[in-house]
Amino acid sequence: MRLSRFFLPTLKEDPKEAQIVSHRLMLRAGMIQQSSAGIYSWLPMGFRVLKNIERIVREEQDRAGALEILMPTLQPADLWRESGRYDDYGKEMLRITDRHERDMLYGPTNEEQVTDIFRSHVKSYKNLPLNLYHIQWKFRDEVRPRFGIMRGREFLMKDAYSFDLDYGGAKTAYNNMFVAYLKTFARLGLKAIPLRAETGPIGGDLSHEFIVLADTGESEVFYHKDLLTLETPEKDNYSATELQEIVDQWTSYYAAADDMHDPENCDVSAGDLVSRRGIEVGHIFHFGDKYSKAMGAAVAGPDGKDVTVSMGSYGIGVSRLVGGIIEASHDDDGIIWPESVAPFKVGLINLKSGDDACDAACEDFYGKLKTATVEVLYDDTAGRAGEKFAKMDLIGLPWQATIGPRGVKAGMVEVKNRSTGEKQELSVDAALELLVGRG
Ligand code: 5CA
Repeated sequence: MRLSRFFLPTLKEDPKEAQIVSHRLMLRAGMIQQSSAGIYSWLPMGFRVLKNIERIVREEQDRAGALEILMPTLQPADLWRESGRYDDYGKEMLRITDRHERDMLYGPTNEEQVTDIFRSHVKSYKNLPLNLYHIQWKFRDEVRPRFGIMRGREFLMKDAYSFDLDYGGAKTAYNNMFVAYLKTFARLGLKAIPLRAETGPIGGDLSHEFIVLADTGESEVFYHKDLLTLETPEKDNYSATELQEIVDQWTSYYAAADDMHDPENCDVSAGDLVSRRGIEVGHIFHFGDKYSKAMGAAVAGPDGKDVTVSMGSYGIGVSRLVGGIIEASHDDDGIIWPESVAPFKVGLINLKSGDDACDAACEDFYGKLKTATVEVLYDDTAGRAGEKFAKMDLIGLPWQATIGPRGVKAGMVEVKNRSTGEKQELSVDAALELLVGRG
């Protein structure tokens, strides 16, 4: 992509409305634009990152055996009357009346909707276990939407729902998602810590939040320092026993958010206990028959008798993750994208656009990267060198390749690693090998 043809409305100054670094950098890097409080448009740079995160989340859900569906954003109120949540949800739910005076709502989550799909079609234990997920926009009329897309009113969530015959099956489904989350966050370049959590309006008796550590996080978390040294599981198709072992290992260390932390009952020595701030990027729940009972979701068991299914739900804040990753990975100059989610892998800087030799060398290099299917943003504009460098640092592409008059004569390209800051003068071929070879 040529920068001259791209839509990248960057800002030089810090926007006043942004209180935290990810919001500030997303606005400055031209990723999003506010439409109204807590509601945003995604501009090309932001949308590319959102799509990359969505893709990784999807791949890991598929790998874990969950099946993708797509449920609507607008739901009939009657479904929520069945579970009793239509009244319980309160002002956070956006309620809408259609032209026939039917009560509708913009879904804040989808337990009722998916339970309705399940009960319409699944009648036998033979069709279990089942895990259905979708990646869809949600709306919660938060009292104080803030921090940009981090606490929005409209936000993109991956929500999965598991259905099992009994608690044992449901626990395996829960563990399976727990492990899928560890893999997902690791691929996104994040260290995410699972914490025992409150179940809130979703309900249930077993729940974990996944927290990314960042100084600007909304809650304070307390954890045993060794939790961060655990290795992320990598294999596919763990058995139920293996899944339980992994979950037991990750939950054997003390970890709690401020609302659950109890200094009296915390047996971790002061030297081992770490306290930091964190951002909730995922939340999983086992709630048994809370919805299936209220909504009549039962299947015939092996003995022919009806069994109310045992359920769980599993959320990931896909749009929140864009901000979460920036909070965890930036410096004074801008964003530092992990390669897995970066909007482009390489930023190519032409230090002297308009100079025949520089233009020709850049075009050649650009063409070769594209042929090798490396995603590259080519700054072919007439800007000053300093401005071009600052912009590339701000938007945070993992690699920068710079070609200027001096390098052209020597046939050299300067390659900079955005994360380490390390710069290398390389021949065109060596630069290509480095940039094409990685990731
Ligand atoms: N039905 C369950 C799981 S599918 C559920 O709704 N869980 S949740 O309420 O915890 O939300 C799941 C994830 O969505 C959260 O972990 C968080 O990362 C994200 N999320 C929740 N509220 C917001 C919000 N206002 N803005 C951005 N992301 C949000």
